[in-house]
Amino acid sequence: MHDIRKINVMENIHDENDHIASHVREDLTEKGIFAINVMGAPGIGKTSAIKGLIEKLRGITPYVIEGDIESDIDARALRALGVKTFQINTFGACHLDAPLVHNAVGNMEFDEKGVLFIENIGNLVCPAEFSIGEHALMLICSVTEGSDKPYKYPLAFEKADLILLNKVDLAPHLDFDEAFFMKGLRALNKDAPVIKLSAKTGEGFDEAAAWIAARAGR
Ligand SMILES: Nc1nc2c(ncn2[C@@H]2O[C@H](COP(=O)(O)OP(=O)(O)OP(=O)(O)O)[C@@H](O)[C@H]2O)c(=O)[nH]1
Ligand SMILES: [Mg+2]
Repeated sequence: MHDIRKINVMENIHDENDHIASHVREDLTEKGIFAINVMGAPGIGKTSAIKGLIEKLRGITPYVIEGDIESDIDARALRALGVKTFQINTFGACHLDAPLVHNAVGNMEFDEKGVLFIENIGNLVCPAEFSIGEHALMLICSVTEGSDKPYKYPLAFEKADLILLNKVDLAPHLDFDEAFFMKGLRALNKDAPVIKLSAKTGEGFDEAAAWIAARAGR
């Protein structure tokens, strides 16, 4: 008789990931780096938000890890602004995980204390399942994606520490139901601040930067 055992592979993968994520977080904390996992659907405005926040967080040294399936378009744009940026290409994988970020952090030089933005792969599903050693999870949503997203993609909303509702400059042209959005969101997450943002007009960036500076202890 063969000894048949049932192994929960996903549980094992998550345990291993969380273990490495704890090491990444400890390492970054020791270096004086406050890490933000930037999550949101493709094209929602992750890179635009990171650029705008770096601009507002003057006096705090910024670092970026760019996660993309392919290409270094966003990384090149950030480097052109003088921001130390490390590119991760997953070549198919739909999320960053702790080992990938551990490797990236090991290859970066953190000369000064500061804030590290980690732009996750554009996706509202898988990234929410994997801690990557962040101190805070910043979820970016947009009025363009519809007001039902908290109901359909609950985990990202549940885990977020800060939620940015982007592209509000486009709201007059859309039928975004803010009350419905907030009802679904608050059923999942009572505490995270929700800040209306526009990378076009600059609305909301002062408030979001102040939240980051306070959480980073600056
Ligand atoms: N009108 C408007 N457009 C925006 C805003 N934020 C971003 N965009 C535009 O949306 C597009 C995508 O923005 P990105 O910042 O590249 O989005 P992203 O989430 O980083 O995209 P990926 O990395 O490809 O997933 C760009 O054309 C931006 O100019 C906004 O607040 N208002
Ligand atoms: Mg981007």
